[in-house]
Amino acid sequence: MSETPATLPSADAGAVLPRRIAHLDMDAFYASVELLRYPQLKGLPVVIGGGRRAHDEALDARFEGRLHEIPVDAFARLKDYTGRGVITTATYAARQFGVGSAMGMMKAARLCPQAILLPVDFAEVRRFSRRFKDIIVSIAPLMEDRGVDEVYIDFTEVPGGQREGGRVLARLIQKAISDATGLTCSIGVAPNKLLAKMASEFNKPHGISIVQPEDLQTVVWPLACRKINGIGPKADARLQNLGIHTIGELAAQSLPQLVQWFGLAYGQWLHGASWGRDDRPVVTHSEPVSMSRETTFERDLHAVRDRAELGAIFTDLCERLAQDLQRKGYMGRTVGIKLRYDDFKTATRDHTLDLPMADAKTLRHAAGQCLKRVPLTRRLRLLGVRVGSLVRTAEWEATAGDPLAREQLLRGPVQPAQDSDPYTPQLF
Ligand code: TTP
Ligand code: MG
Ligand code: MG
Repeated sequence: MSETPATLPSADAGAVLPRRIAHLDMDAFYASVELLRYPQLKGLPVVIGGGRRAHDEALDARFEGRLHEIPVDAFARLKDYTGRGVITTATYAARQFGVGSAMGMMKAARLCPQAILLPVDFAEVRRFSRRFKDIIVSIAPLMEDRGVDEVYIDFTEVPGGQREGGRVLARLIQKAISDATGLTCSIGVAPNKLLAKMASEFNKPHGISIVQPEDLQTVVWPLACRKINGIGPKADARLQNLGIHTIGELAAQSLPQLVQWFGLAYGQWLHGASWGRDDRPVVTHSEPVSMSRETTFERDLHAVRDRAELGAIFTDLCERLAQDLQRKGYMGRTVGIKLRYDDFKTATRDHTLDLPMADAKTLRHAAGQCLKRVPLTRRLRLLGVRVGSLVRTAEWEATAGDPLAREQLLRGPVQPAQDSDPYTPQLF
């Protein structure tokens, strides 16, 4: 009788596997969820925007239980829309006409008047968001939730995760999601999150792209700097002014030069990013990205006529938010405000400080600076304050007196500016 060893030696025993990180993003997510409900619209240009309208309600009520039987001609068309709303997303058939996220509906209607217009069903979107993530976790447990339609997944140690650079596992996950939900997604697999995030866009929709370290020069460097998640419109504008358009041109700059232009933290980060470097781990329970407080007023307030009342509410919001931060043990460097006007349009502004803070006074001052940058002629119905780019206070304090460790802690993209202004015409 031969003895069976208690543990079977593995070919990989002791070997360090190369990191394989996937970024998965659902294709035209909100629109695809609607196509499941109305399969007769498959392949047609469909845009999602605005809330539910009387027309949609009436149609669904008339065909209750048989939504797939609603004739295509009965749906609302973009050309019949009048209003200032923006498009949330569009099917790939609609994108062929140049229509896409954040475009004003009136402009989109000129590009593709025949597109079918549907409202967002947030409850349904959230349900499908949970379902596709549950499927991923059942196959590859190390998943980081990055929002309603995207996640990072660490393939490194998952059985089969290294085969064909991750393509085999990516295909399996794509198929499992599609079998269970009817939805398609695109996946990029790369040595780290930064490159995986870029790669997931290379073959959209329903694509898989594999990026290896040696692909940096040929695949990544020709791309526009803006393709790096963390280079927002402001940083990109500065880079353009410096004559730096592609990631390769960014990589050609010396580190001291970038630090001189962009400061230590962002300069170092830009340099590393352009060389495809990123060692952030995939974290299963993600840290909060931001904290906020907002309030809707009893009656609409005017910045000049109700100045004292508005000022007091603003200070109170900042104090409460500072307390939230302190209680939960966070500090943050990005301070943002949100205003909703009496016509329900919303504007946001934000500002990133050099150092993280959690005190009401600094917060109130920074938020006040943001307030100076928004139009204040209309009356306001809501005011909100937000702090982002959070770090744990304990970690921040532990690095006191060690400037390099502090830079390391603050490294990574400052959350891209989220400024939005409903009264700036070019946004539409
Ligand atoms: P995205 O993944 O950016 O876009 P998408 O899934 O519609 O299309 P793609 O195939 O290019 O990934 O966003 C996911 C969902 O988030 C999108 O379906 C609608 C919503 N969304 C907004 O509400 N506002 C926005 O500005 C964007 C970009 C998306
Ligand atoms: Mg998507
Ligand atoms: Mg997405």
